[in-house]
Amino acid sequence: MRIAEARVVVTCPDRNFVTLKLVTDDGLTGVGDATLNGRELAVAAYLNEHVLPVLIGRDAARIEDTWQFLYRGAYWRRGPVTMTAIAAVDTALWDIKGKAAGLPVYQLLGGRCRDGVTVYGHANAETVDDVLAEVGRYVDMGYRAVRVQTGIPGLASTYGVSGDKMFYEPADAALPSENVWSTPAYLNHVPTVFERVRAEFGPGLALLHDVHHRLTPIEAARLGRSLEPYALTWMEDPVPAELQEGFRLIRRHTTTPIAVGEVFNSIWDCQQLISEQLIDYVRTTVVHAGGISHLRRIFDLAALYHVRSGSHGATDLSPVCMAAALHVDLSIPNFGLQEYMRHTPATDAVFPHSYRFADGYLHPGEEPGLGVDIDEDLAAQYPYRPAQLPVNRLVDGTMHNW
Ligand code: KDG
Ligand code: MG
Repeated sequence: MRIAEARVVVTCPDRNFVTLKLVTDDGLTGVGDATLNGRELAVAAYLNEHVLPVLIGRDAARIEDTWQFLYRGAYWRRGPVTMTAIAAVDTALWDIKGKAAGLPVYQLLGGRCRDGVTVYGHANAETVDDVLAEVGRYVDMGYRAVRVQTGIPGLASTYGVSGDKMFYEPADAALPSENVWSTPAYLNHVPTVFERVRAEFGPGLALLHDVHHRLTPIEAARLGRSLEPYALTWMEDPVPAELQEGFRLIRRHTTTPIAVGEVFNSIWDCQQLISEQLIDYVRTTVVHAGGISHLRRIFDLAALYHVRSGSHGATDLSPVCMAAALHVDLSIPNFGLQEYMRHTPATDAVFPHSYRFADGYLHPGEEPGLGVDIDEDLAAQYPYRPAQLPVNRLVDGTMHNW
């Protein structure tokens, strides 16, 4: 079973996606997501120029050896572009292995550890009144966990608040748009939002919030403490995580659980956060953390330290990544939550998939492999459109984290 063909498909069914498709000499196909929001063509070029030529003729069954070849063999290790490219190859090879075995990938990973994958949705609105209605909509759809983001009084736009309530797309312009940020306004407002949401929906609903890397550790400590009465499931990315020892300071001051890691690419990025028990959920996912093989390693390390998974699942991670994530989520002992931002009908049509939402859970389905594919003819009807993520400035014009 050798890799006979490998191609990269770039398509824009409402947003850009990069997909790797592998075909074996006995006719099996496998797909892997290679989308890096706002940097799509960098990964496509890395795959086309440096990875595809070495894949042709390789034994498709040797998933781990291929991973090691691409990781160690590049000499230049890690980084989002490299690891996303490796992830795509790894994911496609797991898809092929599942099809060759006639089994869904979660069976190859050890079988089910649970009946379904609990997901959280995104309730967002400019005002608190409107966000209450949005949370109610998610509860009515069956969600057991909801992320809550609102506008901040005095700020023209805020991360996580979108016009279209089901499909959030922050990469909104060919050149980065500029947002303005005020930490004092934010810190004052957020607890008032959760006070109302908790009062309205009671203690049973899991509530989450994404800070999106905007605070310092002491500011995050204050936020975490002020949210304690509302018992959040997690406060996400409170600070940028380059300085991991900074999380010790947050931990000293608050019991609000912390989730970090959607921008991490490898086990080395989260080793300290996990082994010092500085976080409660690790948000690494298939596409940006080296594929199914490497993500499982991260989650196994996390399991030793009471850290659970909470994989990133925003709209810019394609249905191929979502399908792969569900097979991992179903099979690991320390699953926590899976983010599930729905894709648009155009995206769903380009990526036919067997996963289904029911009663607050996603189920990957029983098809051999990952249960997802790319319709290449349809994909060709949606050419790439340049789109970048916004940047963020403080009120005085200083560059800040977006
Ligand atoms: O591409 C960036 C988005 O995926 C990110 O902003 C979404 O933070 C995010 C989340 O938690 O879904
Ligand atoms: Mg996030």
